[in-house]
Amino acid sequence: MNRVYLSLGSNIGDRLLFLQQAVRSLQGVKGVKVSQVSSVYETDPVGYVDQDAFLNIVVELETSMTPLELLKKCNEIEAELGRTREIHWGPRTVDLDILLYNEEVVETENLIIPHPRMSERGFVLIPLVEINSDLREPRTNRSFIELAHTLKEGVHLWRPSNGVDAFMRF
Ligand code: PH2
Ligand code: MG
Ligand code: MG
Repeated sequence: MNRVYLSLGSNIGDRLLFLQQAVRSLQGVKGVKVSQVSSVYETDPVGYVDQDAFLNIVVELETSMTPLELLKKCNEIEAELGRTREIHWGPRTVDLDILLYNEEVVETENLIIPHPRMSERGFVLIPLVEINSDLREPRTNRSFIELAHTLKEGVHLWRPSNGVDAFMRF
């Protein structure tokens, strides 16, 4: 089994519902077990700033899927939930990004793991270290919790986590 962390974000419509639907879809995938879901954070948009605030979470999975199989599945879930790609880094119903796949470094044309921008993004690192404070950047061995401490601005706890099942019940 492989341990994987995904970042999920939404900033259109019923943002919480989109995150819940995405987690539900992941739970329904053969070969995937959702083992942890972080609290929900409301976060200022990063990159393209002229858009609404996001809700962001991080989920931990145990999976037998390869990184590319998982990427394909994430893209399918985004498409099912109405994601269209208009503005780069622009508004989205739901975005699922693979952050970490064990401690592996993966570089293919369509997929880079660890996610190349994760170490600069509070909306990724704060929920990530909430569910696992021991993680380090596989390339640089930098501690994510130390990085997270410097990236708290614009990241606000929106709803505390009550576990995977409780997340789905709301
Ligand atoms: N995703 C982006 C670009 N900017 N900003 C926040 N706060 N949250 C996101 O999930 C996000 C973003 C590209 O995927
Ligand atoms: Mg993204
Ligand atoms: Mg993405």
